[in-house]
This record gives sequence, structure tokens and C-alpha cells, in this order.
Amino acid sequence: MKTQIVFLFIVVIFFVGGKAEAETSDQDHPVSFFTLKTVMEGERRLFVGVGGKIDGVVNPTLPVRAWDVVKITLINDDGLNHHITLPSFFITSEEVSEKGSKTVMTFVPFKTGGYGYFCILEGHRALGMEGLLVVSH
Ligand SMILES: [Cu+2]
Repeated sequence: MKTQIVFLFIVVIFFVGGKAEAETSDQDHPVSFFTLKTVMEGERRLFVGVGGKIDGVVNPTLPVRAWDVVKITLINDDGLNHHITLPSFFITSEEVSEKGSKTVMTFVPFKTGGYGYFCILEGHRALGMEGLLVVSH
């Protein structure tokens, strides 16, 4: 019984501590969220922005600030396999293969400039699946 209470106490501390830490780090490092869905339009393969300023925009340019945390959610909306990749930041998402599935790619842009993002699946980039991440100071 005593062991269980001690365990419960540790669990409570863990959750309260974790939450406080997350809030602090959010203030120190702003997070930029973007959502993209995959779209098949005839022969073309596209990313289309979901929500915010990029809503409905094909292969939207994603503006971020250097050293902010960036989270890109990729939603599969066409039932084909896709990955999104940003080679300049050594990051590739998990694959989304079923319609309705999604994945989140998190990274920190550590240099300024314009960097391409695209789908690494065979031919998808050539068929239109690419856009730009613009990192400013
Ligand atoms: Cu693709």
C-alpha cells in the first residue's frame, strides 16, 4: 500500500513537472505550426496548405524564423504513399500511405535562406510536389 502511494506521488510529480517544463520551453522557443495535405490532381502531385495563411495554397511557401521550432503536419488526402523531406535540415517525415493518415515532422531551422521541401517518392517531386521553406532572422 505504502509503495503504491509513493509510486503515485512520483507519477504526479512527473506529470506536473513535465507540463511546467513544456510551457516554459514554448515561451523560450516559439513554435511554428503548418499543416499540408497531399493532393492528386490529374497527373500532378501536390502539397496543399491547410488552415491559417496557407489554407488552400498549392505547395505553399512556409515562412519561419531561424531557431524556432517548426512542426509540419502532413495529412494523406489522396491514398498514395508520400514522405516529405527537407534535405537542408537532414529531416524526412515518416511515410503516410493511407488516406486520412498523418505524421508530424519537427525540426529547428538553424540557418537562414530558402530551402526546398519535397516528396521523396519516385517521381512525385517532378510531378509537382515541392515547395519552399524560407528562414529569416
Ligand atoms: Cu508523394
